[in-house]
Amino acid sequence: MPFIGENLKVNGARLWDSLMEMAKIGPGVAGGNNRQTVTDEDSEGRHLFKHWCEAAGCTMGLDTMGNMFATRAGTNPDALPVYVGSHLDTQPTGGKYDGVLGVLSGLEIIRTMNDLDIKTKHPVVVTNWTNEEGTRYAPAMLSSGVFAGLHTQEWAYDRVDADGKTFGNELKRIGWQGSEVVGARKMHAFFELHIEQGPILEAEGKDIGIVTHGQGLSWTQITITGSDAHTGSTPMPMRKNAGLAMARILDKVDEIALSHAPHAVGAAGHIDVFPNSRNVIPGKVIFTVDFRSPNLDVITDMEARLRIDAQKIVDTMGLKIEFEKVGGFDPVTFDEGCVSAVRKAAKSLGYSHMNLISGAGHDACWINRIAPTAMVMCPCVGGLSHNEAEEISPEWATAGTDVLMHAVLETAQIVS
Ligand code: HGY
Ligand code: MN
Ligand code: MN
Repeated sequence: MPFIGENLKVNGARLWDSLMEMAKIGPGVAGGNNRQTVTDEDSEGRHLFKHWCEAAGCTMGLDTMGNMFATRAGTNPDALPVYVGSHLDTQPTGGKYDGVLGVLSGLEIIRTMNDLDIKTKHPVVVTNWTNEEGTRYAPAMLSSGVFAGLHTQEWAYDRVDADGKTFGNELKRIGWQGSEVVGARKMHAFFELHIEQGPILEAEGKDIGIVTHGQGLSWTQITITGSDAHTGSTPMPMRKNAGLAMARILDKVDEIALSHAPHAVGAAGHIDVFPNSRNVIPGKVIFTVDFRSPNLDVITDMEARLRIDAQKIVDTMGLKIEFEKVGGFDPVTFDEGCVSAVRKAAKSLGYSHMNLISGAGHDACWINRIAPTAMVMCPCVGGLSHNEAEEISPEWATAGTDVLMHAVLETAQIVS
């Protein structure tokens, strides 16, 4: 197999242009993006991605969860493809690179292979996974989860957003429900490039994260019921203040996570207060507690303590509480062979690198259950993500894509 030399690099300027073009679709209000899953903006981004892939000579596939697959043929049509990709959907106040870099870096690999007329034994397939963020429809990584057999398609289709619209109907409405059976595709390997979404690489001055593991995640949705009452005329002892109970529980969430410092984390990003009126004591709150740790026992401990402590708090206040597990996955150990391909690529390209545990969840965490999988990470400025001010440098994007390409080509086996 021809040697993949350190001078084999992608066209970083072209990659950056594509990132900036995609960023124009579903703009946020502060320079980032609001291209939430199965919205019209998501559809527009998909059309642009499909246009670019077809212009690069790929054949397009689409499955019943809207997962997109752009295939560049290999010399051996019977060889299982090497997949590379991530997600184009964003948070409501998302950045321009979370997920998008992982999809467009895959496209840049195809474009570079075309430029250099590189042929590989295995086909290479660039993938856009539907609803990785899990913000409009919980849980996160919904469609890669169905693809990997963790959720049924029916269950996924029935997910409901804040306006009562189901995932399945919205996917159909935007015209991106394919006919391919989700999960029917088999993979030789899967690689995903993603921004770190944390501060480590930048702080350590490293260009590349060799992601050996991903921490596990637990989402518990809590509903507390008290009673609406006047904030002015209701004596304090008479109040059944669901908002106060939530505040006390969220303080406990912080305490529980800190008790497992330095690796465990905990917070609530989703909070709905009812009736959310300035002069009404909230009679109901619904919020989701997000716990994470690289250690499954720690996650289990945090979940258990949350339920015990929260129950005690509402019992003393005479309120009602319901718990629902709405998302989660165990800590992930990525495939040694794929991780070694990433490390070898970073070394041969001369990029500074270090091992890393992913703090965020990614589609690769689910795909790792059904195919050899690894991730490449690049730094992001100040470790900031899930914020419209998310920023990376063109150099970081290019370095990450160079490493991704070498790992993909090594695995897909260059023929000429
Ligand atoms: O929640 C996560 O870690 C991912 O950003 N969906
Ligand atoms: Mn992401
Ligand atoms: Mn994200």
